[in-house]
Amino acid sequence: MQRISVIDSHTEGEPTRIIVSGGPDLGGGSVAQQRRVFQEKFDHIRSAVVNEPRGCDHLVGAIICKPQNPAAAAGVIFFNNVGMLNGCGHGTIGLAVTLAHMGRIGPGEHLIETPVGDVKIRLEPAHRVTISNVPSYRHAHAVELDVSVGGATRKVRGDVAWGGNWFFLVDREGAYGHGLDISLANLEALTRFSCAVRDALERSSITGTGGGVIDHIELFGPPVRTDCHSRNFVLCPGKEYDRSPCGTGTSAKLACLAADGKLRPGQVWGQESLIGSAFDGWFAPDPADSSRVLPSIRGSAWITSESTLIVDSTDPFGHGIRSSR
Ligand code: PYC
Repeated sequence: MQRISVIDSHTEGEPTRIIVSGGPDLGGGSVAQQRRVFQEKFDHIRSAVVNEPRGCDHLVGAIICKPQNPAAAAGVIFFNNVGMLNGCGHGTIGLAVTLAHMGRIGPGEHLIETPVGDVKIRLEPAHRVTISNVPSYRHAHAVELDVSVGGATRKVRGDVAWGGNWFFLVDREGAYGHGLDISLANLEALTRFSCAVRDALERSSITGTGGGVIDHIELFGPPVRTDCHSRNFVLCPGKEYDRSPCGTGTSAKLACLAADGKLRPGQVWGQESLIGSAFDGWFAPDPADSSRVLPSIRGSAWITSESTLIVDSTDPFGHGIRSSR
């Protein structure tokens, strides 16, 4: 019988379940090395924590691990229903309120180590958290794809950008836009189209830098909220959509807006999600590399439960029902 203590939170509607004790021993080294150990030796723990019958397909999991830099408040590794994530913006905001709930951090700025680089978190009053994310950039502009949906094939153009994960970003308008309503009522069509975009990227061997798999698809449309500039739909690697506006996806969007000269440093971009929640995002130029930006994302998160997961060795589904997605 294995007992794993977790704290659940949601960030703008998107849940995060964080292993706070009873998780696997990942050894030491960098957080990227510890993620490799988790992936190779403890995938059954990932599945036990996030998959049914304890979890669900849109639940993002995380484990707090030992940081390499003693000045960091924590290291963190994110995962979901089908495998490991690189970074996770909403999850890092969830981690901040979780560390505060545990009494490990107080208001102010703290350093977090992730497999893709250091992220700063600033814990603010009233459940607000600002993250200073990893350097983000547009890798390719106006990439043309042949996308097949429902027996018809048409050309779609989008940008490839890094914001802590790899994204393909498609606007709604124009002959090569997605042309869909970004609304919950249209969820099935949004999911079908985004999956077809991902298939087209794979078929065409289009990747991010160094062969990075583009496993997130982000579609944009006009906002419903008057305090936002855009509404998005984000398809995650396990075929679920992000209920939040996606922290790494908003970082990728900021990089594209900066590359197009459509947003100035420090100017706030309001990014609305499919469910009507929102992040504020802005960027500073990266002094180390003029092709990159340093994005900041602000959102809110709430603790939803503290619990102990029990993995009974006689339970045939003790390590979760592997997602078929
Ligand atoms: O907020 O970066 C994010 C994220 C990635 C996957 C789900 N949420």
